[in-house]
Amino acid sequence: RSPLQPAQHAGLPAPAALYGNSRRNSAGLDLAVPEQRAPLLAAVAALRATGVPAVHEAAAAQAAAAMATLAAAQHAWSEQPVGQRAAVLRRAADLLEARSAAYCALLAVEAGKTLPDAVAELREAVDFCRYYAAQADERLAEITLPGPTGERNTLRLHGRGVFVCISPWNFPLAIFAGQVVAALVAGNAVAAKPAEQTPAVAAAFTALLVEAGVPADALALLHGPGETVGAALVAHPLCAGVAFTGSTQVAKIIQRTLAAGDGPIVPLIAETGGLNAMVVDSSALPEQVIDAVVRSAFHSAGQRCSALRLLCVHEAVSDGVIEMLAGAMAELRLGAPGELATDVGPVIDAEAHAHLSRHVARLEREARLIARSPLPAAHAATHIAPVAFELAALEDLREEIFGPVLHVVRWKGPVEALVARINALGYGLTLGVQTRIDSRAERIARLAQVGNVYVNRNMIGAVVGVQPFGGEGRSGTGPKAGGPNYLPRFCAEQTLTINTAAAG
Ligand code: TXE
Repeated sequence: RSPLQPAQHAGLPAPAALYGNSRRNSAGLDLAVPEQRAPLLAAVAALRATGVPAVHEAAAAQAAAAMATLAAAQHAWSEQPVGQRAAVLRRAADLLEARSAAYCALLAVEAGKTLPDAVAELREAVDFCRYYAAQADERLAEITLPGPTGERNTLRLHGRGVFVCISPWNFPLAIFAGQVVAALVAGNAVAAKPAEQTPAVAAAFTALLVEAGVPADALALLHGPGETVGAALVAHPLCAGVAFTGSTQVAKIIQRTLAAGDGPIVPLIAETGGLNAMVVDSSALPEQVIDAVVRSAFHSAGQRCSALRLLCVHEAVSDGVIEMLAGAMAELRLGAPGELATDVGPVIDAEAHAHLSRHVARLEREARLIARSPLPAAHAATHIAPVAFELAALEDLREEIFGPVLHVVRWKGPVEALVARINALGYGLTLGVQTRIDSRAERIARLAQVGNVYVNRNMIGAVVGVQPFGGEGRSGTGPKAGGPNYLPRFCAEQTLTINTAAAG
């Protein structure tokens, strides 16, 4: 199969079978409402029975061939008026909403998402399509600049060429969709390389984009290992830009590859991991802290780049907070993804399970166990029980741990010194603050070298157009996904200066 013909969406239930013939907004997919829940549960059961559709792995040579095809198609796509490209994204959003249940089922079965997480992710993907469509209308339009008499100056943004989009498994629909539709609406052709663990949802969405009106030769989906297929795309001389979300380590490999070639200077838009802390001061409300901690550290099995890893509790309230945390963790229900009662689902694969188990075993030797959620024997091989350990110093945690493991430290003294130590860890993604003193929250936010600060609430990722998301330092390059500065980074700029006084 040509890598330009992704058709692995076959096998998903048709929308009519799920919703009668009615169209429903994904925002209305409410799990508490039996009529809305039922088609979703049915779609999960059907997909479990058939299995997730298989995909074809691309060879590195196919990746190279795809880049040439894409480059040839890019100009015609880029020549379409921006409003037409934006209309394609709006159609894609409509199609995605109409097939909500099928996509949520894929997220549950292929990526192990709980149903609330699957519904939230679907909504995020829809929002990315609509937001970038609106942003394209607004931010990519031609601008007339002031100039002297006898001269007309115009600034135009246009696609750079072939953008390579490389995405992770933890938001296999929302992150994949966000990158790809942004690059497309900006006028680029796109070579997309989804994570190896979650190819089917990417395949379904790619086919949907073509159905919505993206020319099939302007969008190629290439499955396979990052080290071969991903690396071949990035190293290709026709690569005009890379949007990457994943680990800090791989972002650096890509940065080195881009710097090494003799070709053009190519931009990298990277969103990577975080070692995210929450600062709890002595004025914080323990009930509110616990709710935020449990959601931020353990939901999605801790497999969110925004998730809380390091809870820094002021000594004055630490005993109370730690005791309540242990109580709340005892209540968390581990279970199968796609089931309504599940709070915490499995981790993505056996490799992640082994890696996290080793980390937990080390902490059992070196740190103090605070609490561990009950792990039913049936899930022992697939799930990591949410667990919290107390560390002697926050510097005992140096690398991002991508799972439901919380590290707690007690602090005292000036909060400025604590924030400086958190900054010194070198990541810069999210920070939680729990305090009843507004001026302190403001001060901490100003001192913290992070992309997203959450005060007296849980630490979630992108809320499109509302809380644009992305970090600095080891956490990425910016601009923020779902924010107003995102699309222009996918474009090249040209000024056109015309001497209007010229004869003839
Ligand atoms: O990452 P990997 P994973 C981060 C999160 C965590 C990571 C988890 O913090 O660190 O993502 O995702 C491809 N050349 N975020 O394990 O291994 C690989 O095939 C080119 C941050 O998937 O880095 C996959 O498609 N490509 C976040 C992708 O890179 C290569 C939100 C990511 O893989 C490659 C979500 C290579 N040499 C997760 N090697 C945020 N900040 O927004 C691998 N890949």
